[in-house]
Amino acid sequence: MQVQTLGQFIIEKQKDFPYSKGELSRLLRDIGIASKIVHREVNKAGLVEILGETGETNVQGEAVKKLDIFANNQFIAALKAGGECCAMASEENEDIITIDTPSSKGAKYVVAFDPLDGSSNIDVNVSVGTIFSIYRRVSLSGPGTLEDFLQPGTELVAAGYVIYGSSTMLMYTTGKGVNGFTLDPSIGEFCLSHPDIKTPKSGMFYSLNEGNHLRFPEGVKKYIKYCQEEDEATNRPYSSRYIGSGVADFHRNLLKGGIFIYPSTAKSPKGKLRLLYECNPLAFIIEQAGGKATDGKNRILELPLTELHQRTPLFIGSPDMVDKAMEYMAKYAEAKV
Ligand code: AHM
Ligand code: MG
Repeated sequence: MQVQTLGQFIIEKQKDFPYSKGELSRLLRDIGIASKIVHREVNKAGLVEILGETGETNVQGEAVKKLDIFANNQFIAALKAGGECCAMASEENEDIITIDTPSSKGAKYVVAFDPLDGSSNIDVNVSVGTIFSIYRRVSLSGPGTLEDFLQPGTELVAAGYVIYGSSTMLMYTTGKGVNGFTLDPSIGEFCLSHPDIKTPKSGMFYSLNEGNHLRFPEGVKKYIKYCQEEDEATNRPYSSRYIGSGVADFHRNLLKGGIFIYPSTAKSPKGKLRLLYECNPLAFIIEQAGGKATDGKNRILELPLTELHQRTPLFIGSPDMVDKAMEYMAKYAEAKV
């Protein structure tokens, strides 16, 4: 069977952009390199001294795992060395990381990432992931600035994620569909395995942390009830599936059909997930695959970004399921939690 590697695919796709000089392609290549190194470490995590917490908390007040830091360092190093971006933003760093090296002179892009999403699952051998967003800078020259990141998701040039699961996969979009690549460890290459992914219009899965039920908005509580009702015509009840690794829950629902919800809760009125490097990139991907992503009311990609680590509620997945959840949100908008 003829395999197409990520590198070959990127070069092939570059022909669609006659004036492109290959910077974006090289940026995607750099992300691919970092993710292969993270894959290697995640896979031997049980064998080496890399499990557990560092004893520190990050800007979000969450315990930092050693692998979080390892992954963060790998992405920062690969993007710095690649010279195609002028600043980075990471879940693990309070401020942006500017790049001012000779090789990054003239770099047009900034990259935001969550280096290891779902890291509470690392120690128990459950899938984790990396999520990334790529924007064209708005500042004119020199190292990148905060403003380069505070652009709505509609301005994304590319986005993707890597899932370190039973196999490691890299999925990305540049706004012309979504393609998925599976890492073949024997040759060390991501190979095209899921071309032009389309998500089902509706699915069988609903994914959310039901432990927070009492704190959910009324619309979400009612929508869950709807998911659990018996109805042959719509294949209900749906199955509940929640891993607690956003990338893994998203990936399953993207391929099989489903909805992932992280709503506002009484405890976190703005939700938990971050707009810049979690919700926007996943929203770009799901839309490119024919799905939808909203905050329960508004399209995620149109939300204004005013802070680097801004949070938002997220309803994402198969279009008919997101529409139905939004119907419930609108109907019970006035109800108190
Ligand atoms: P993280 O980026 O710090 O790992 O947090 C994000 C994760 C998502 O992957 C997941 O969907 C969610 O947080 C789980 O949160 P909870 O434990 O509240 O259900
Ligand atoms: Mg995360």
